[in-house]
Amino acid sequence: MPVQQIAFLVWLLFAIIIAAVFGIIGWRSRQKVDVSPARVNRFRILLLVILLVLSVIFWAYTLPKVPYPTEARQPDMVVFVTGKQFNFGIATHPMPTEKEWEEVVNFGEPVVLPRNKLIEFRVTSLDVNHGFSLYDPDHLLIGQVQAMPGYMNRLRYRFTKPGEYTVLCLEYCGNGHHRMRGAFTVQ
Ligand SMILES: [Cu+2]
Repeated sequence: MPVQQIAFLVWLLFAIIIAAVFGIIGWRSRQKVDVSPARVNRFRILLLVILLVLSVIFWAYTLPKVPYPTEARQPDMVVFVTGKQFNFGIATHPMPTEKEWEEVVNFGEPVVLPRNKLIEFRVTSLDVNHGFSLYDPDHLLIGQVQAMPGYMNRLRYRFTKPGEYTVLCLEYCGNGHHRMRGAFTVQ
């Protein structure tokens, strides 16, 4: 099953559960019930303990997976990305200035990136906020970072699949947003 379909089914499951909880509470609030404050407090403490235990399990499982321990590593290659309505300039030479930007977008050599190397994308924008989103050759979203004017945001990725990668904008940036895209190849 494609990963998008799994994500949709997981979302649907949680949406149904949340809607059901709201529905049940809404339905039950019609009936008058006598509650003892002591019982309610005991139940609250029980819920708090359950939540704490679940949180500790969640942190113990997820904290070792955060990328910070590899932060000190130097990337094998740096790719500069500049968003501008309505295109992405992608270049392996240093960040294009506003003057060079049209050149990078329209006449730049197609960017070819190596496989199994740590690539660092340095992403910025020349006008408004854009969403730099990477799609692999099977059109799966594999990573994204904001392209913001005045900021340089970084996204690190190690490509294992060769082929044509597409960059789409996932932040509404104006009336040409839907056609804003970029591309590069992984060999
Ligand atoms: Cu956009």
